[in-house]
Amino acid sequence: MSDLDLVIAGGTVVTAADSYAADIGIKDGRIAQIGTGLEGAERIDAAGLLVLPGGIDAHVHLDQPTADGTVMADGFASGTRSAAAGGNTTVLPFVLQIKGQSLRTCVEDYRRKAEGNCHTDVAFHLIVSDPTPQVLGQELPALVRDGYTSFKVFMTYDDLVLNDAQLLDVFEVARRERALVMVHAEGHDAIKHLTRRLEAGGHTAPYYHAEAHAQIAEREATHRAISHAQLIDVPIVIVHVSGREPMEQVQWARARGLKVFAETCPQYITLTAEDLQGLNMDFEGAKYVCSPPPRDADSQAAIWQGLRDGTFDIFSSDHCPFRFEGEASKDNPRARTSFKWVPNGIPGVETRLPILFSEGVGKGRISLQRFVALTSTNPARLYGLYPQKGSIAIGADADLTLWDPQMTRQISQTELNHGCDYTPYEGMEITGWPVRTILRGQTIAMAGNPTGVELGRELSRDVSDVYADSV
Ligand code: DUC
Ligand code: ZN
Ligand code: ZN
Repeated sequence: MSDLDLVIAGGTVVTAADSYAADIGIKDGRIAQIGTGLEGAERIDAAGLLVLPGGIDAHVHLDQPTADGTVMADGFASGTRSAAAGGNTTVLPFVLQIKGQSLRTCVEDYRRKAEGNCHTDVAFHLIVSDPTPQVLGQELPALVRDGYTSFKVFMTYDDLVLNDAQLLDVFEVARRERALVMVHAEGHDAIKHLTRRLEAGGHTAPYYHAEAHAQIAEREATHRAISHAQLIDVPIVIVHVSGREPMEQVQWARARGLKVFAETCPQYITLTAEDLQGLNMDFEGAKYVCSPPPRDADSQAAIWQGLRDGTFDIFSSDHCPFRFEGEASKDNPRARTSFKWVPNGIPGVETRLPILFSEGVGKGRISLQRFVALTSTNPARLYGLYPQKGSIAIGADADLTLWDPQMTRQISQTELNHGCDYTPYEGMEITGWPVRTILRGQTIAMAGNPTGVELGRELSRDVSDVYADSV
């Protein structure tokens, strides 16, 4: 008699390397056996289903404070429920350092918000907005040693932007401590210049956000970030790459052997700047305001090529949910006066996997292996969670998503579990949905519904592998 707790039987196991028919045996929350004819105390029939490593969304914003008092639509409870329903078992949100505050205090506050509320596992990135000597010399090194091994820096936004000297300082600390810097690459001065010009011409509707955040400004900042990283000799991740031009900068860097990783997101393969026009240049366009903004058909084609050829390492949602209506939402009096006050961000943690599967695997643009690599294995590797996460292998956490590749249904706000009051993907026809999400052997979502178990833990990470051949 086997002592397995659970067997996932008769499915097609899919990893970033291969697909094969097998049962998976789970014991104490880990994968204990992979084979055929396995038996255990409990059995889940996976016939006709794909068995994938649980989705890892390496870029989500939950319960993050904002400069203007707008409130994020998701905290840890609703955000991770939504993630679980969308086939994810781990998400990586951001601890935002409020200027003037100790980063350590911000981490402790954020941990308290998460505690007892997570339906998936979580690991935190840091956002460094105030790189004081204390932060650079003491807090960051200590936090890296505690497992907070990735931090995001911004090249735009009045309350977050770092100048070039500060960027170089943060890169230097990352190199010394063996941490990974994620860069929001959009040029602040160019955006401010374009904003002033558009406003002066009376162009204040949400659509003009897309013109102010021009692709050229993203290209320039991407190149500048890469140059700084080359100078310091530090690996970086360019996050939320939106179009052909910044993507070409990543390719330029790679061709020179630089360690530049890249992320893209669902909005850059499904939406365009035209969506920001709303019905007739009206406020409806605010539903699509995010930074960088969606571009055009040419950029979408380029991003698909990059997803296929390995330019992109990871595909994350950049879930950054603000309600469209009501108090502290996108629709606030200031936002009605100018696009520059519309909160930047759109929801997507629950729809990331179905969109990439349906548009990518279903339409023959990427392979099933690439899908798993982009959405689970590579984020686990890049951010130091592998092989505990991101793979189906003996000893790994039993984080699994059972996937029905034939199921067809439209994306609908009424069926989503996030705290937002809309989805930018309303009505999109999707073939391929998660039917069961399993975290460390326990079911956390079934048929698009979270099961309400708060099993999530906080994970600490070591990213020193990305420095493997550095001196
Ligand atoms: N950057 C993000 O990563 N998310 C939302 C808004 C932004 O500017
Ligand atoms: Zn960003
Ligand atoms: Zn983001």
